[in-house]
Amino acid sequence: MVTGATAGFGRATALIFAKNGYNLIITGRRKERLEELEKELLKTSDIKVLSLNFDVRNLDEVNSAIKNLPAEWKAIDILVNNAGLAVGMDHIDKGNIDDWERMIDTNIKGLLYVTRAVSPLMAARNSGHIFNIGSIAGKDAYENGNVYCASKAAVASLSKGMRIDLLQNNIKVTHIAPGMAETEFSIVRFKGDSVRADSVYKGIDALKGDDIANVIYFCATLPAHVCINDLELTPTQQASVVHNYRR
Ligand code: NDP
Ligand code: 8X3
Repeated sequence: MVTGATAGFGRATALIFAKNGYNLIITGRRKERLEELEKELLKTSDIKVLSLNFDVRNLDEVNSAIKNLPAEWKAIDILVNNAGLAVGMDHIDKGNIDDWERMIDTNIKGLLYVTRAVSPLMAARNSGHIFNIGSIAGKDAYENGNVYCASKAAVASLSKGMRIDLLQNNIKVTHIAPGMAETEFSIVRFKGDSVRADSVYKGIDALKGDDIANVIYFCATLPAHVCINDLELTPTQQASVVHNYRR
């Protein structure tokens, strides 16, 4: 099950798992994108696909989507908690409260809602693997990143807590912390300003969705007794949230 499969990392993750024969539950708010991806997956791979159109911020929608899963879809082996976003970039004293709410509600509360709904299914089977997509922004704050950075620091902390709590249920929890990646991320952050979004990656050979998807697939296919707990990846031209070398 991949949340936020309609773009970026989530879409790339769905494609690589499909290529390797995994049945997929794909989720997102944009229904047409989900339908388009479902068609593509069914055309290119011999798998089953279930599309679930919901907003991770809506607890009722999350619970109803998981509660109403057909029986054969309840055995979720892998959950990729990927749906997330940054909105806006301002100093804290000028921050837009609506932007803050959207990031906190999606990146923290949405991830929690989905985990709370899916993890009991895994616990009951004594098996599962949860991926939480954090960010290097969760390891260090940067100017104007404030609330986004804090939301991703929460994802890092929650990943540790989940790993401890779900130890007795044989559930792996892997926290992935990518650096700069060229997806729809910056277009969303800058509210459709694609010129500003493009400038973020100027002179940098940024990560692509496939890079993150390949890493998730690698972690998911290790032997049962091996868990990668925490994995940070950046473009070769990035050393930290503030150190980039543009060419
Ligand atoms: P994209 O904007 O390309 O994709 C984001 C995905 O999240 C979309 O499929 C979107 O689907 C989904 N999503 C957003 N909000 C919601 C919501 N409320 N309910 C359901 N789905 C939602 O960004 P990325 O692929 O780059 O980002 C994926 C994750 O990776 C995010 O958590 C992001 O913070 C993180 N990340 C990104 C980095 C980057 O530089 N790109 C680096 C590090 C981490 P829809 O709009 O259809 O709902
Ligand atoms: C996205 C990476 O550095 O733009 O999580 O915050 S960064």
